[in-house]
Amino acid sequence: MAASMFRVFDPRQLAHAPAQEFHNGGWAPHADLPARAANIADRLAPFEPARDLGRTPILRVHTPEYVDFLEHAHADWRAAGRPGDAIGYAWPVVGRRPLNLDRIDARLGRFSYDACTPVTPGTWEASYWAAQTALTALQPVLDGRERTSFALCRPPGHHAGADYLGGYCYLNNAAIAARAARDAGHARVAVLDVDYHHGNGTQDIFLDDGSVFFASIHADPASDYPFFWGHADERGVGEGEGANLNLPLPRGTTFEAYVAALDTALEAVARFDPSLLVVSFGADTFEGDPISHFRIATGDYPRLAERIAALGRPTLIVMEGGYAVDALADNVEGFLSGF
Ligand code: OKP
Ligand code: ZN
Repeated sequence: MAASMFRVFDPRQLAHAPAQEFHNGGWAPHADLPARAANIADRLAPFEPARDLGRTPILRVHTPEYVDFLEHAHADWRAAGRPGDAIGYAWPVVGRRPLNLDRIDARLGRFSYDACTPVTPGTWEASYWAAQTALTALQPVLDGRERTSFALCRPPGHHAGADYLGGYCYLNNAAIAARAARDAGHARVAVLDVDYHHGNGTQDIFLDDGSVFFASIHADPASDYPFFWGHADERGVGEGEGANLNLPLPRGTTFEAYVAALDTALEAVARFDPSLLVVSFGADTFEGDPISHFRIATGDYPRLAERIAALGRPTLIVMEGGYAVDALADNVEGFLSGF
């Protein structure tokens, strides 16, 4: 029950308040409003605050160069005389030689892949505490004191890779928690990503790692962001071969079709037999989401969650997307009630 589930939220995550994103050829108000997390926090109060578990678990996923960039990017932007939020405008095509340049615009290009993910004055603080929120929520599951735990993370994390930001994401909260669970002795961990968008960052981080299974159900990248990842033929590489499962679905997908894909993912997770499950939960599969195109109704979320809960694994739920701000608390509350 949501009423009793262990849950963590830290208000320092609200320090990130991006003004705009580049959208369909022009600037639009940014969809990742602080009110997203604030509304959920109000509805499901009280939450445990995040404990500071330090940088080491972050650096088990992200490169030191990237973390250093993220921490200082906005100050560097200011130092270059720029107003507002920092954002790149030039990116190295994949395969370009990895130049280590000082210019802030070049560094923004090197460590990002899109123009919808600005670095704001509060981005480092918020992202740091989002990662700590996931790690804090993981601890009682590791200890066996809790069977299920909810990390109310914002900004989201699943698009962030080891050395890049993108898709409103800066630090990959779910991947940081999954790696921490591995380091704590869990031999096999699964990440199930049920956000509307493919979790390309999580996929990249664990692509060659056979000890972390990544399964994702998402809008077909032939039609939807992030386009260049999330296709069904991405199955993992090297030791990770077979430990990556992408289930792209068309726009307009209803709960019935969604559940069929979910059951395929759950069967694969069960075969992998993880001792711990991380769920990247996005409520942007909701029919009223302003940037997404599935048809999941508010009343479907408990039933969706019940199927995941039936796996019977110790589970950490990590908040990802969901942009219908007024319906978000209902959808999250419904999802958590399914556990
Ligand atoms: C983050 B998460 C252009 C539209 C692209 C990016 C979506 C990021 C979603 N501005 N939007 O997966 O919910
Ligand atoms: Zn999403």
